[in-house]
Amino acid sequence: MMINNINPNLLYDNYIFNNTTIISAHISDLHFPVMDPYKQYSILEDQFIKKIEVMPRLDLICINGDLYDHKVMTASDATLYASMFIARLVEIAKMKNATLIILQGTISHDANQLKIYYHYMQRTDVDVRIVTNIRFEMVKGIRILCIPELYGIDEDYYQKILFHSDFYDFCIMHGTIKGAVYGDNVGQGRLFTIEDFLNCKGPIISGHIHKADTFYDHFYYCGSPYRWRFDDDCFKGFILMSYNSMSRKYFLDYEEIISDNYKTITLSELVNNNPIDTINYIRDLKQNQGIDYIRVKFDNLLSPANRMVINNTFRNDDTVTLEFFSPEREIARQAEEKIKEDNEKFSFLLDPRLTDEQKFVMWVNHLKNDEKYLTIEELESILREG
Ligand SMILES: [Mn+2]
Repeated sequence: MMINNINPNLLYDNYIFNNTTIISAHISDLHFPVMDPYKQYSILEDQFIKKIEVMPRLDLICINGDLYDHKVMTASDATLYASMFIARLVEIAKMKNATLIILQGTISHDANQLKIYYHYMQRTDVDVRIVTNIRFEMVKGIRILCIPELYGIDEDYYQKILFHSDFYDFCIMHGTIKGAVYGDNVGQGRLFTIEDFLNCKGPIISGHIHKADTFYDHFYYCGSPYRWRFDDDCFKGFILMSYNSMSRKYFLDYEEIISDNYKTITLSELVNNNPIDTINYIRDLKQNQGIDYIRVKFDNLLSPANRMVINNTFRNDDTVTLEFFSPEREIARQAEEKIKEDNEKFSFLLDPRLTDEQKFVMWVNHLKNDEKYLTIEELESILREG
């Protein structure tokens, strides 16, 4: 489900008539330096900073985790541009009398590097808070639950915060809600459910999943603000919200950020043609559809000569990625699928809840392709007779 765009004026209508409303901006998963950090900074400067800078009111700016992509060197461009970005937000917070909250994200991404910005918390002229543990923060009378991504925390502690510490207005976090990732796999982290937020009067706005999305009506992912890879061709941007603590009403507005387009296409028809036709087809497609980075998958075998011509043409062009069909790779892929299927079929053999007799019966029935070929009772009677 996509977040609905609403008229941004509603954000202010809600505010003007009631001073129990706060207006906030939420962005997450910036991942410096997953691509050229100067490019990341420029996109954020033009399409995030400049937009929030001119807002007539702004009470809170949140970075919902994963400012960094990995551990970086102090003297790198990543540190330079990520820090310039943070410095701009601090300036805006000061100018607007707003609070800046930076949440710690995934450990392999943020890698404790938010420490670089701890000095801002010493400032008395601007309100900067860097949150690396679960806690409530008060911002202009609004109570906000902040949940960074944490590992190996005692479940009792979550229970105490989530259920035994009074109502709060809304939640900002970096983590996984049930249903958001395949298999609900969270590693050492915690899988959250919507029931965890029974004490939350407003929405939950989270980082971590890079596709902006809504779950259970009130749980929102900001998504990452720009694209940097294939298989991620969704809408990108950040969230503006107005929340009224009296009525508990809130408006969410998803602001789009324009960035590079990544597209994957599959070619099966043109493989026997003159390679020049194929090359022109790829170039035209890229130009006509405004594709910045194209990945072309050939699902048929090309002649070695054609393959060489096409490959040489795009060899030094990093905006075109070619994936040629290879019979070896196809056989390997099919074999892999078969193994996966077999693993699922025979997983009962490793199920500790089944007895050896039950496993034997299931195995025989599988081989005979007949669910009722042998029953436990029959097996027991055969064993007794023996
Ligand atoms: Mn992330």
